[in-house]
Amino acid sequence: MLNPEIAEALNNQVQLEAQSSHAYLAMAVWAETSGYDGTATFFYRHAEEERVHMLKLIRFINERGSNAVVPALVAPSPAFTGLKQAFESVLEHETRVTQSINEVVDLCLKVKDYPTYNFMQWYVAEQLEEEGLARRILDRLALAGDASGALYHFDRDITTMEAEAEGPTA
Ligand code: OFO
Repeated sequence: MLNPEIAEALNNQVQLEAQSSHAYLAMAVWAETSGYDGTATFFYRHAEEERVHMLKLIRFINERGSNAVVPALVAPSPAFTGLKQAFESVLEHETRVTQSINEVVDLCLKVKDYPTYNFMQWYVAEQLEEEGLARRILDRLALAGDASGALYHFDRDITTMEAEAEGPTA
């Protein structure tokens, strides 16, 4: 059975991953209804990925003899002023998730729970990738500015950017 502090921290992380999935889903709806089809595909895919992150935690908590808690969710923001604001909110959110993951890792070391420490390394690597991708996207958007032609190309290329970030083995 998990140390109760670790179980609580992992369940908090379950909530955060579920909330991330929800937030990406709202962004996907906004993008799709704003004519950004490529960006909508990107956000729908991320909503699925975050759900997988949540499930991975749930299964781990249960396998270690504790009980995962299926969390209540807060309704995410349904609208954005544009792509820049949407991706700024992605980066802000992912930074918060990274911070929370680092806190879980710290706690694992504190209570000497090395199996959970090992398990969490996957999330540490994943967050590095997600924050990096959000920053690269924001750089690309800064170059595009408000020019509609540039934003059209951005929307067309965003899924390719994601594949490049994941590399050939992903
Ligand atoms: Fe779960 O990686 Fe983003 O939040």
